[in-house]
Amino acid sequence: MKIGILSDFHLGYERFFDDAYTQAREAIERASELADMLIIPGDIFDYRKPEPEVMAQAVEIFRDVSQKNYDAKVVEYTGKRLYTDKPIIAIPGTHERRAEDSIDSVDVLHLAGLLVEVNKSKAVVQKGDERVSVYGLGGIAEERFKAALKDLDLNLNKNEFNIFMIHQTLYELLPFSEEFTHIEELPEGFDLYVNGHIHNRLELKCHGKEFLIPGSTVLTQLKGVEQEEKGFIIYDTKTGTHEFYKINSRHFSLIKINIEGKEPKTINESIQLAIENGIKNNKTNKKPIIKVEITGKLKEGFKPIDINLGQISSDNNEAIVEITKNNVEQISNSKEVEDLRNGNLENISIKDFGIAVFLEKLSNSKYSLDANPSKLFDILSSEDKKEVIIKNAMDEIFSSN
Ligand SMILES: [Mn+2]
Repeated sequence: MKIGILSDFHLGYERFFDDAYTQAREAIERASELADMLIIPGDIFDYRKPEPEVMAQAVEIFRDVSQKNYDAKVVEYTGKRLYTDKPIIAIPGTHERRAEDSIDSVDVLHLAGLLVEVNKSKAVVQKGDERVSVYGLGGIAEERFKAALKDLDLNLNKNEFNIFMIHQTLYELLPFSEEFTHIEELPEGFDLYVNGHIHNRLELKCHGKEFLIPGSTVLTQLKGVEQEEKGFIIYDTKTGTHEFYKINSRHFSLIKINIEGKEPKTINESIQLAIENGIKNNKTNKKPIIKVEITGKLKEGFKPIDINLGQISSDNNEAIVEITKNNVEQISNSKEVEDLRNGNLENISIKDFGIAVFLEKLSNSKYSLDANPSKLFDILSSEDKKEVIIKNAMDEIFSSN
């Protein structure tokens, strides 16, 4: 059988609301033309309680795709009750996750008979003589994942092609916490492992079998790894091979400019050139997103305000331009810390001082961060609840979820 693997649609994602819908729609429609069955490892929605407008987008997408004729049918299901035999199988991700026993938005699609939800359960899809089993476990808190794996009732039938589908961070994907489960701790015996949650495409091995992450269908974090094109995977059980299919996703390029010792005029020119190149490289019919990241200190005697970023951003009709200035670079870190140690606080704001200390700590830590330290500092010093702060900081640092 051919299995379409698509993930992380993030319907309702505010920043690229229309992209989330049109790109998910294109991915699922094309995958349904190419595949016998579809599996979706989580984050269909961007948040727990989607508004009716966003729920309507999901209903439209899944209604159309579930009304097609499929030779493959769901013939067995270990969840509570089956409302359709169409081979469209999904789990909830971290973005849909609600308290145990609450109805989540993927359950709603299941109840409407638009897909088959396999959180902590399995569905068997049959086409002719061939049977494919999909065992699912929806996204859960990392610290509960190992216990949840133990609780799964895995009764693998060797005559079936067995797929294990999760929505989780694993140590091999983000090696910053030993609390994360290692890939080899996943249950053995499956023919294919599928994961959502990570928004860039990745292919690993688990117990000698393929471990596939299709990546999201929409841009979310505007980090370097999201410059690749979005799409979906078609896996063929007959040949054990798979192929990635690109969708018409919005072009994104991240351009880093070092302004060390340069004058504003030269910098403005470099930025303009970078934007023009970004526009040239766009092969899609959608306005590209061009993010320009500026680091370094200006030539002495000039101020950051001399770089007219607002003008550059707003003047551009051919691209969505985002320019981030790494403000912290204007502080000479060690000097600020030194000043404080010497009790000399007159010329420094508490925030700048805090950032300077933060940077000093960061530079001593073993991880180099793909994040803006100034933004990270703002997140960490916000008034939100601890869990919210940690989540936001994680989101900023890692290209996950
Ligand atoms: Mn996600």
